[in-house]
Amino acid sequence: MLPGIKRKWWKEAVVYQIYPRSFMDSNGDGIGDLRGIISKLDYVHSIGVDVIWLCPVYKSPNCDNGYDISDYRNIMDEFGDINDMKELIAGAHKKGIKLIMDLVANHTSDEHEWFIESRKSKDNPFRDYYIWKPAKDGKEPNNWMAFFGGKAWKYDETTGEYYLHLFADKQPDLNWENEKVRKSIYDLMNWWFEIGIDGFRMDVINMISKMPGMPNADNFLEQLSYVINGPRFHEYMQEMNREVLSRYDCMTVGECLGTTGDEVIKTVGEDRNELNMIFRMEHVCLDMDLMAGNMKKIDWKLSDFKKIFLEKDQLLDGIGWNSQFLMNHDQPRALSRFADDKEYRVESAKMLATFLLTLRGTPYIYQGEEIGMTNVAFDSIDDYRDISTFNTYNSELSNGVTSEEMLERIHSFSRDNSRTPMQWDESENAGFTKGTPWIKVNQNYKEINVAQAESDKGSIYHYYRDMIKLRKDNLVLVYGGFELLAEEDERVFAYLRGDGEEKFLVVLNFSKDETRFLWTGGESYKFQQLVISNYADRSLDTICDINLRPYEAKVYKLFN
Ligand code: TEU
Ligand code: CA
Repeated sequence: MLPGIKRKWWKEAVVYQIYPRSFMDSNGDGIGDLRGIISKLDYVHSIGVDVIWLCPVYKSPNCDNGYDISDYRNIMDEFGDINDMKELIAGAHKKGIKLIMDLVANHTSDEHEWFIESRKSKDNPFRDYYIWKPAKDGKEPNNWMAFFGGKAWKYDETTGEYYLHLFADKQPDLNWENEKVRKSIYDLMNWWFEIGIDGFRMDVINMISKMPGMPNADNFLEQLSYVINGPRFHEYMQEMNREVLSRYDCMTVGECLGTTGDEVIKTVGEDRNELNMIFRMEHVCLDMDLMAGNMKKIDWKLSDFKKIFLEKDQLLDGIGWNSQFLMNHDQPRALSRFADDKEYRVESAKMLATFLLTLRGTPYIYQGEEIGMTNVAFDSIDDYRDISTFNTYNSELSNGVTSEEMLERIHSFSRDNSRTPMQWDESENAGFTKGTPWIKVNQNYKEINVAQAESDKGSIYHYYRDMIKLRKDNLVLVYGGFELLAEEDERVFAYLRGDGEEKFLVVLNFSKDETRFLWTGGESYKFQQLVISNYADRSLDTICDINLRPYEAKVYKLFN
């Protein structure tokens, strides 16, 4: 079976992403922590996942919830200490679960000792760890904007120069052209591997090499082209691979906003010795233009959504490996975004699970996705916590947008939609904390919570377990080819998985209408077996004419 395929554990794995701040609070301070995660390892194990991706837990002043690191070799005070971390790794390993950390190496916190030194004087040994430039005509060195709004340069009085920050001004960009910076990062990566981790998710890793000369940009898209995949990016990745990654049987996934075509192949091609896989963002930019930075909703079409997944799969066919995700800690809840979080919440969450877990590529489940958690809608901007939500709110208000309109956009797209506390049970604060949570709990926790999901055999959670098992039992769902059917259908997403003899047909209704999927190709199969579906009672259909109820999902095994 599967000739020519290089089997790897990270290709066959299902990943579970944990946002520690919002997962489980063990000591009542309202902030999730490592001991909280340790206490929930049995639960994580019960889902059937193989890998935990832990969002940043390093020491941080938390201007961006840990994506601003002040010490890479220590744990954030609120989360615990290095012994808790070791215990978490050991606890996970004991259950056969691997653990990958988030490597944030495009920038540090301005409170990192490298930056504290760097800003002291122009001849400080750490000066060149960051990107400093003198003013140009009395202004910023160029017109670049930060991803979180405002200018990408901040003036520093001590030396009278500007430093570059592509994100918040408390997140200065490291200067990867400096060999010492690279060595320092490789050292700390090796240090963590020696502690026992199994890999890294690499934050905005395609931004570490910038366009020399840093030219002005007419718009944000043009600017993006100057900050991603710069001329030395692949050199750095291959160096990192030589110095660190090749020494371990590890897993890597790079966050690569804007990386397309050849650049994808160069980054993950199996002969390239760079990364195992990357996160591409096209499908989460379809209904909201990330680059416009205004959180405005755009109408999206299922046919465009399908084309994105098709292109992504075909591009790497036989060349490299994909990741698959529908949401993460930066995105709204996939269920609220691509399906229905009201009348058909259970059906549509199961439909999305069927989708995620039958694609070629390593699937990533984000905490709460497996119980059908939904977006949140706070009435007041004061209940939000995310820096990019605040910055967008303020900049749009200054563009004349009303606060009502902005709150509506925030309800759809704020990153806090996915950062409300994990809903464990129906007790106060959803069992997340005995104190006051750092961000309010979603009011629907009495219906939507883990305790309920565990006790109900028909729950979304049990369906995830079944889907993961189906994927594990059928390697062809991992490695087999992907063939899109009915590309232009605006309701049904249907595809074949597999090669030669062994094939599965996946049929998903992405709409709340009843519909039919007509497939003449079915005639060449003798019989089929429905292996899973998200409705309890099974409608009778033939493989050439499949009836679908709202958000219905059906997976068939085909026999010829
Ligand atoms: O995200 C990078 C990134 O592109 C996001 O800023 C994205 O544009 C935004 O979240 C969409 O709303 C990574 C991390 O995943 C994110 O949490 C960090 O804030 C960011 O890098 C800076 O480290
Ligand atoms: Ca805590």
